[in-house]
Amino acid sequence: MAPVSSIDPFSAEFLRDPWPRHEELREAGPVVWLERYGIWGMARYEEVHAVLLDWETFCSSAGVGLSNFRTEKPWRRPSLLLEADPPQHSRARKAINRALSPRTVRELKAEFDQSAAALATDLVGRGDVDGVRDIAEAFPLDVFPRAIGLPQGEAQAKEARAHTREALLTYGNLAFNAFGPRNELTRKAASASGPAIEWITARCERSALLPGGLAARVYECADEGLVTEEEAGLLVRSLLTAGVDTTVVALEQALRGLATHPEQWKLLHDDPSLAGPAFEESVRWGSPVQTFFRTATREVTVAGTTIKPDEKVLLFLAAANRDARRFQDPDRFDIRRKAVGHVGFGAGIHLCVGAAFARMEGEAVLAALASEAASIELAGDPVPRLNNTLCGFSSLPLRLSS
Ligand code: OVM
Repeated sequence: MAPVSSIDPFSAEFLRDPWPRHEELREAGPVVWLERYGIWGMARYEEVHAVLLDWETFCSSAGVGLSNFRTEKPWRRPSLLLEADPPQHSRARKAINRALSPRTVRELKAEFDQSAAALATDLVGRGDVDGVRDIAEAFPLDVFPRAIGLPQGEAQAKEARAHTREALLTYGNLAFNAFGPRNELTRKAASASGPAIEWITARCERSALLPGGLAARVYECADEGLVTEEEAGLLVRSLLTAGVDTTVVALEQALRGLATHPEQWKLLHDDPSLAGPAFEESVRWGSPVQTFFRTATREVTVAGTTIKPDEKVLLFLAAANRDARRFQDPDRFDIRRKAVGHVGFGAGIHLCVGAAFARMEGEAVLAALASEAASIELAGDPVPRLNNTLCGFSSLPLRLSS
């Protein structure tokens, strides 16, 4: 008999500080029945990793949130990438892989580094800043729209940019809350999201996107016949959905880790080439995306527990990333550890397709900040921003000194 837990992993109490509950779930057993929702939960690295790799048994096409697309209507058309299985997924993935090729990543590096350097100089000059608004949101919202090729206007550039940023954050907040139950968080995110949904939908059209950007590269895949025009639009939607809030929250986690571990900041300040490993450790330690679901396609036994077809499995990526069975002293934020193998970007065929971009953003910001600032510390209490999927903050008061 599998252990049963009454924990609600989408309650405010859980989301405000998930780590002690993750430990409880890991220790309860490899597979736990979460009676609040009638779903299975897995919080240990071994099982989470194995399920991510076995896409035939644990599919994504029934949705990777709590809702089962076979019985409930999704809030938007399913993603061709995230909410699809082979062979449909393989075709979409091939197109997006081509649009986000390593060469494309390299081509944007100089621009990201430049933007990060300018931001860092400005921040250190100010001293007291909010890590969320002034760093974690500011940087991605500066580089991402340009990289994608979202028009920002020229004359009224400032207002257009503010509008773009607002729409991207509002839409991302909705999409990541929507993986959870229809709780207060999801309802609130949905209530004011109409204009953002319309904005995003309009931006997915070929005619709304600038030539030379990543979105235009997705449409080139349609020109080559890899995907249809309509599919290209949905793939652009994936970029706009998954590309902003994720990196914002990853930067928040990195800043929190570094601001609360002065000895780690010193290591980074003395050697800014540790920025890459520091970002990777932040993704392991903070797990910006905390959870994803899979759905069983057949009866399967995992660690002695039988899961029936169509049952939902909640994968606690964040708990797996802090499983002592896999990572030594897992709660320790240690930028010199080998964080490789963490499941913060997922694993298997759905492994984050934007990971190289996220890493490039994270590395650019951390390297620039570390070379400018000798110290970074909390100047007030961090305020968590509750979301059914993302673990981030609404405020992170920081003091930087040169
Ligand atoms: C998508 C997508 C992919 C990854 C994460 C995500 C909302 C969305 O394809 O739309 O989160």
